[in-house]
Amino acid sequence: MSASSLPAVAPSDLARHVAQGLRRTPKTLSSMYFYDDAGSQIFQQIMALPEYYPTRTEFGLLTQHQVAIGKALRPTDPAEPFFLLELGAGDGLKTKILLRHLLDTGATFTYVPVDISGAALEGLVASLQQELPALRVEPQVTDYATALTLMAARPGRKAVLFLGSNIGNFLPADRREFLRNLAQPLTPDDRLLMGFDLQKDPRQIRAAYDDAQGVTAAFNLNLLTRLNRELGADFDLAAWQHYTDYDPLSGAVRSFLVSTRQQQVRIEALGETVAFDAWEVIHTENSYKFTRHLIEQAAADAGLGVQHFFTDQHDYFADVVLAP
Ligand code: AVI
Repeated sequence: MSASSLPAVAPSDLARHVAQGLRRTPKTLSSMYFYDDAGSQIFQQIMALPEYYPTRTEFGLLTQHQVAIGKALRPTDPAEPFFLLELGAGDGLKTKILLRHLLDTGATFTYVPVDISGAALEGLVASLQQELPALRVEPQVTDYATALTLMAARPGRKAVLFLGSNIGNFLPADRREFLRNLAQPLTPDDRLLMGFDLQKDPRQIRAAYDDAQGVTAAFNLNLLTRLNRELGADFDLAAWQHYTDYDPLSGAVRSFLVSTRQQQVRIEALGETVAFDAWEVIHTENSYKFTRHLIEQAAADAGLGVQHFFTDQHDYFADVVLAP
C-alpha cells in the first residue's frame, strides 16, 4: 500500500480493517464483512445449494433430536422459567424447530435473539410473532459478550445457542478466546448448544465451498463490490477469481480472492492505491471442520464439558450440549 495522506473523515471499522488487512502479507480481509444486504442474500442461496450440506444436515438433526435437545436445555422442573439466548440468530429457521417443541411441551421460557444488526432481528421478531404468537421474545441488539454479561445478572437458567458452525469461522487462537469469553459468565446450571461441522471426505467439504453454480464465488466476490461501493474502491471484478482449498491436516477450508493479473486498485476512502501481483491472493475466509476429540479439547480449554453429542446418520455435523 502506498504511503499517502489520511482521509478527511474518521475511517469506519471497515476502512480501518481494509487498511490493515491489505498491508499484511499475505493480504487478508475478514469474512465478517461478507454480510452486507447483498452478501446476506447470497448466503441464503448458499444454504440451499445441493453441495452445501451443513444447513440442511443441522436442520435434520435438530428435527430428529428435538426432544432430547429440549430436555438437555431446559430445567428439569417444567414450571421453572429460563432464558433461551441465541447468538447470531439469522432467519431463525433451525431455531424455530426447538422453539415450537418447547412451547408444545409447556416450557416457560423467554427467547432472547442477539445480533449487532437491528434490521436482522426485526425480520426475525416479525416472523416469530406470526408463526409462534405465544412465544415471549426479548431481542437484544448488542454484541455477544455484552448480552451474556447482562443476562448473567438475571435469575434463572440460560441456555445459549450458537448454531450453524459459525464457530468454524474463527482462527484457532480467536476461537479459544471466544469460547473462554462465552463460558466465563455461565453458571454450572447454564447450558450451551453449539453447532460444529465435522471432518469428512475432503472432496465433499471442498465442493461445499466451490459449488457448480458459482454462488459461493459470487459471495466471496461481493466483498470487492462492497469495497467499491462503501470505500470508493475501483476493483475490476473481471480480474478476480474465487479459489478455495481444504486442508485435512488442519481441518481448515480457506477461501481466497485471486488477482488474475498485475493491477493497482484505488481505494478512495483510504486515500491509497494498493498494488497486486498477478496471482496474488487476498485470504478472505477460514471455515474449520472438527472431530469429536477436537470439540472436547476446545470445550475443556474454556472450562466446559460435553454433556450430549448429537449427530446425523452420516456424522456430517454435530450439535453439542456443553456445560460449565
Ligand atoms: C457462516 N458460516 C458458518 C459459513 C461457513 O460454512 O463457513 C459461511 C460460508 N462461507 C462460504 N460458504 C458458507
